[in-house]
Amino acid sequence: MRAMQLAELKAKAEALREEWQRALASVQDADGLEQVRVRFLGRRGELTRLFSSLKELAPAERAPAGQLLNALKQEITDALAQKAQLIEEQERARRLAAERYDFTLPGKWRPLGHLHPLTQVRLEIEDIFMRMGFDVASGPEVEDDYHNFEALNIPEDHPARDEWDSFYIDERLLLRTHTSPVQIRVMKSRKPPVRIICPGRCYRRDNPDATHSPVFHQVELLWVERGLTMANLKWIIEEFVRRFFGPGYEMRFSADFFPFTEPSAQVHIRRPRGEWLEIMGAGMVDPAVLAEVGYDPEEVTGFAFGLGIERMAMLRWGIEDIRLFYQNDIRFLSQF
Ligand code: FA5
Repeated sequence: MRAMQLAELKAKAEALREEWQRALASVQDADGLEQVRVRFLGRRGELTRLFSSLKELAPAERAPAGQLLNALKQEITDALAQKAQLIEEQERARRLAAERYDFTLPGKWRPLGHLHPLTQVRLEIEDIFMRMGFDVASGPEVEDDYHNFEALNIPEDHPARDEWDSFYIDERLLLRTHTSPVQIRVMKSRKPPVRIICPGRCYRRDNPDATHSPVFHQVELLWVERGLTMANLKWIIEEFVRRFFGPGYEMRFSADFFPFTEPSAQVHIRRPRGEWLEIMGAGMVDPAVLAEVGYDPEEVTGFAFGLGIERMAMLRWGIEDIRLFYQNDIRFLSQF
């Protein structure tokens, strides 16, 4: 191998200095910087190769040549560190600029859901009665014949069963046709006085029309205590309707018949166009029903009603057709 001269190594070192400076100048990011480091300072890098040619020099020249290369290495190392810092600062500034919030931009509008109008009305009715001191009770939607009919004084073959055309599940079980079976369940599990309401879903084989749906909701009310009369029932209903609708409605009581109440009544409210809409059936709990649950009809009396939630919602918002509540049309539902 031809021995190398100090002058030649100096020339190579000079050329290398120009090269790394050019390479570093075009570096844009951390990856590019790493490539430059590997190219000049890596194990097989260009400067490392110059170092290994030191041994080709005459012994006397090795020390000054070594100093020269060490100085060059230091120079490159420092420049790389400086550039690394600069890149990091630029990167940080870029990130901050990208993350900056513009508080003057208008906000993004997101549609918010809300409760179904029937749920809104149910909650409002519950609220009114809870303020009057009633508890909220519940019972099963799949009910047995005993609670839905028999205990309510409607034995088999009683003509009144035709009024509640039912969905039967088997001989004994059916989808409850009203919330009145909850009266029986509550009275059998508590001693008087009893003061409850029970909101819930009911099912009847009614033909759907503007005021009837095969699935609908009632709120049952039951108050049993010593000394209650029809006057108390009438006051409760009037007070409730006044609180729900506010002033300016017209209400009508008329006689009706239910096997489980005596006397019985129905309540109508006048609609904006003038016709009357029935909202509930009501009455004094029949002594036979009180006896059936183990209460003494000589000791206590009671009254009850079954109120249609859909009907109340129709009156509240002037809705002409009950079926609108069940079509899930967002154009209708979003109005409430
Ligand atoms: C009853 O269901 C009795 N259980 C009410 C009752 C309870 C009377 C306690 C006495 C004591 P009726 O079938 O009339 O009664 O229904 C009561 C109310 O439920 C009606 O006034 C009406 O508002 C509502 N309703 C009944 N059937 C439907 C239906 N198919 N669609 C919508 N609402 C209905």
